[in-house]
Amino acid sequence: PPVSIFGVPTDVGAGRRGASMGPEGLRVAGLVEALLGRGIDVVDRGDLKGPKNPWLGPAGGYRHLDEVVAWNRAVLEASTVELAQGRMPVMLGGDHCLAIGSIAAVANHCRATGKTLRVLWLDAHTDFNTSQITPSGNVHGMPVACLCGIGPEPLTGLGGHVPATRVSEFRQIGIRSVDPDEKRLVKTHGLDIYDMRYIDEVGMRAAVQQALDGLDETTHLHVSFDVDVLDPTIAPGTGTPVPGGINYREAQLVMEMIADTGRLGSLDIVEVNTALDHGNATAELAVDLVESLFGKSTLMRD
Ligand code: DIR
Ligand code: MN
Ligand code: MN
Ligand code: MN
Repeated sequence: PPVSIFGVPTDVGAGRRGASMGPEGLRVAGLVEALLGRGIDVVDRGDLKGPKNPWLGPAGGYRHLDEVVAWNRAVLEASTVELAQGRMPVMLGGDHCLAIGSIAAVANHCRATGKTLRVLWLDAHTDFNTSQITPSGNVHGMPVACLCGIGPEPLTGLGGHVPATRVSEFRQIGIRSVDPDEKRLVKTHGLDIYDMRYIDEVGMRAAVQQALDGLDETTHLHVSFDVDVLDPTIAPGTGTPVPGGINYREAQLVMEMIADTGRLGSLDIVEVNTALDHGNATAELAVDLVESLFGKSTLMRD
C-alpha cells in the first residue's frame, strides 16, 4: 500500500531528552528519498503536534501521563485516517510510548476489516511495565502492557476497546533488559519472547521464522522498531542503550524476512535520539534497514 509518514516529536515518555529530534534525524538521513527510490508511493505528512516536555518527576507511578495521552490521541487519530484510506502509516519517533496510539489504531482497523493482527516488537526491552512495578515511571517502558489492558484508563482505553490487543498477538525479538518485577509479569501473561540468548542459541533466521509463523493473506503485520534493539556499537543514538544487541547482519536479515512475507501494514521507528548520536549514524542505519524492510535485497531471489 502507499505509505504515509508522520513525525511524532515526543520525548515525554522517556527518561532522557532528545528523542523528540528523531523524526528530523530520520528525514535528514534520507528516509523519504530511500522509499521513493524503491518505487514506493510515499507522502511525508509532516509532524504531529503535542504538548512540550514539562520535565517533571513521576506522579502516581507515571511521568507526564497527561502529555503521553495527548500525543497518543494525535497518533491514534492520524493512523486511523490513513488505515481507513488503505494507506500504511509510518510513525517516526519520538519515544516508544507512541506505539500505544499507533497499535490501538491498527487493532481497531483489524477488528473493522476482519483481519488478523500480528505485532513484531523489535526492542531490547519488553516494555511491559506498570505504574506499580516501573523503576522509572517512564511510559515508554509500558506500551505493551497498556495495549494489553494493563495500565491507566486513558491509555488502555485510548482506542475505545479494552484491551486494545491480546498478548497472543505480540512477538518480541532482541530482548535483553527486563526489570525484576516486569520479568514476573511477562511470564504470568505468557508473552512470546525471542530474547538474545534464544537468538544466540538458534540463530536469527529460526527465531524470525518462528515469530512470523502462521501469517496468511488476512494478516496485518505491524512492526514496532525500537532502535535500541540494535547493538549500541552500531546504534549509539538512543536513550537506553543495552550491550549485546543484534548486529548489522542480524538486523538486515530480520528486515528482509519481514519484507518476504509481504504482510507489512504499518510501522513505528522509535527511540532515535539525535542528541546522543554519533553524527546521524543511528538514523542512517535505521534508513538502511527500512530499505530492506521495504524489499531491497542484494540479488533477485525466488
Ligand atoms: C525500563 C527501560 N525498562 C523502564 N525501558 C525502555 O524504564 O521501564 N524501553 N527503555 O524502551
Ligand atoms: Mn521500546
Ligand atoms: Mn527499548
Ligand atoms: Mn538493505
